[in-house]
Order: sequence, then structure tokens, then C-alpha cells
Amino acid sequence: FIPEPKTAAIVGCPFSGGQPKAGVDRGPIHIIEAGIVTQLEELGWQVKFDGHHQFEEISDSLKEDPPIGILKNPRLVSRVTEAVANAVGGHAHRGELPVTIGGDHSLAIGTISGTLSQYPDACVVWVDAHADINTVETTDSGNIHGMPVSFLMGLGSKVPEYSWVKPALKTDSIVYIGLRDVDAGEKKILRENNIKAFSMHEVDKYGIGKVVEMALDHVNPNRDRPIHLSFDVDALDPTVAPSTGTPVRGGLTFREGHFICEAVYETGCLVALDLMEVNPSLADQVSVEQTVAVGCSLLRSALGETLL
Ligand code: 4U7
Ligand code: MN
Ligand code: MN
Ligand code: MN
Repeated sequence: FIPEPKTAAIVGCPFSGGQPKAGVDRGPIHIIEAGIVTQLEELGWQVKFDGHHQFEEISDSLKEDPPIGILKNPRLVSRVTEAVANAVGGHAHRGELPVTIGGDHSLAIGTISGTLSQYPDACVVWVDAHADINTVETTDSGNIHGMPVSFLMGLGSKVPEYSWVKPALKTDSIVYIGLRDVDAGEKKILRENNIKAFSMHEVDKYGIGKVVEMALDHVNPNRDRPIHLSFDVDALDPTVAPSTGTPVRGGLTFREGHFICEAVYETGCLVALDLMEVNPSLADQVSVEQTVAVGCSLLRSALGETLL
């Protein structure tokens, strides 16, 4: 699936409307300023980046955006993610590999919708401390970055504002790695829908090599389906990636995180990549630089850096 010449399109998404903490919208700006475009070019990729997406027009057009039920910023998140779906779908249509840099994880409503519009058979590898599968009924926070997977699957009651989202992601087409903070309602959804998840417990028990092999065997047994990798930086341990909005201790090591990216690239099936939830306004400057650097190196690994 890797395009020849290898072409990646960076979709910079300075967006924070899926959660309450300011600053996550500056994540993509820091990753670009750290030199990700040149770094990927040095790996032999042609990199297209025509500036960060501007969502101001969307926010300005919404005079107000009161909660729908408990959902916060529901119209803003819907319209921004719809724009992202079109951008990602467009890049994929042109044979480019979209690399979306967030921003909060609500953006995955858009990125995965865009991928599935071009690759209906794609599967998703979701790397995160959280399952992000709360429905309108189960969410306690109302923060949509904790809900994108349920929207993509069509679980829970429908919000008319999101009628553009096709429930195109099947429950057997996603696999999680890194979970350790899953809400009670989410556990019930995972159980009742038989959704495959490898928590940190399984990473400890089997080791990351075996976990990734089992994860890929579940969603992609013949290694012939396109893969969308959605990486929430909070999957990594907070000592490795401290600058993020919802850190949870006991996470993936630096190498475990990179191993996942390398192994996905090695399948040759990667068609889209997300890096989400880097928040450069949380923690001290050294921690911010560390988190941004780790974000860049995860992206490089997912695009083939560590293959000899
Ligand atoms: B992230 C949470 F309640 N589950 O729904 C929620 F714990 O994209 C957290 O993975 C969601 O960072 C975290 O608000 C979303 C909470
Ligand atoms: Mn673009
Ligand atoms: Mn998370
Ligand atoms: Mn997430």
C-alpha cells in the first residue's frame, strides 16, 4: 500500500475542542517546528505540508455551541472533524499517506472516516491509555475526545449533528494496545461487542513483540488489509511523554511505543497515521521538548526509520 514515490501528506490540526485543556492545539505547531518535515524527507519520503489547517472560520461561524445533552462543543467538533475527514480522504485518494498531527483525539472521528472512505476494508490499531469509546449514554465528562470510537462504530444514541459520520468501523476491525484507564461503561461496551484490547497487563504478561503479533493477527491475519494507526501519546508512560492532557502512570516504555510503530510499518499495510494529544502547555520546558521529540520519533518509526 505504500505509495511510490513514497509520499506523505501532513495534516496539521491545531484543535482542542474535544477536551477542556488549552494548549493541545499547539501540539502540531511544535512538531512541525521541531523539523518533522525534514526528518521524514531524510527517510526518503516526499512530504507535502501546506500549513496547518485553519479552523477559525468554523469557530467564527458558530456564534454559540451550547452542549447537546452532556456533549461539549458538539457542533464545533462535528464540523472540524468533517473537514479533517475530507482532507484525509482527499490525500488518501491521491495516493498520499495522511499523517495527521493533533490536537485532541476527537480528530480521529475525521481521520478514520477519511481513511474508510478510500479504504473501506481498513482496520485500526488504536494505541492509547484510554479506550475512547464512551457513548452519549456512558460519558461522564462530555469530552468528545473520549468518544470517537463509538461515533465511528455507530454505538449509542445518534446525535443528528453527526449524521455525516458513517458507522463504517466494525467492532472486529479495531484493536487496542496500551489501555489502563477504561471507564466502567467502556469496559461493558468492549465486553459486549467482543472488541479486542491488549491492556498494559497483557504487555507485561506477553511482552510487546507478542502483543503486537496477536493484535495484528486479530485485525489483519493475512497482513493484506490497509492499516490506520492512531497513536495517542498518553499511551506512553508519563515519564516518557509528560506533556499530555490525561496522563496515566504505568504506560508503554519508549521502546514499546516505538516497537508498535515499527511493526506496523513492517507489515507494508500502513495507509494513515495519527499522532494525538501532545500538549506543549502542560509541564515544564524540558518535559515539553522531550514529549515533542518523542512524538517526532514515533512518527519516524511508523514511516520506516528503524528498519535496517
Ligand atoms: B484521550 C475519559 F473519563 N474516559 O471519557 C473521558 F477518564 O483521547 C478520558 O484518550 C478520555 O486522551 C481520554 O473523559 C481521551 C475519562
Ligand atoms: Mn492538506
Ligand atoms: Mn488517551
Ligand atoms: Mn485518545
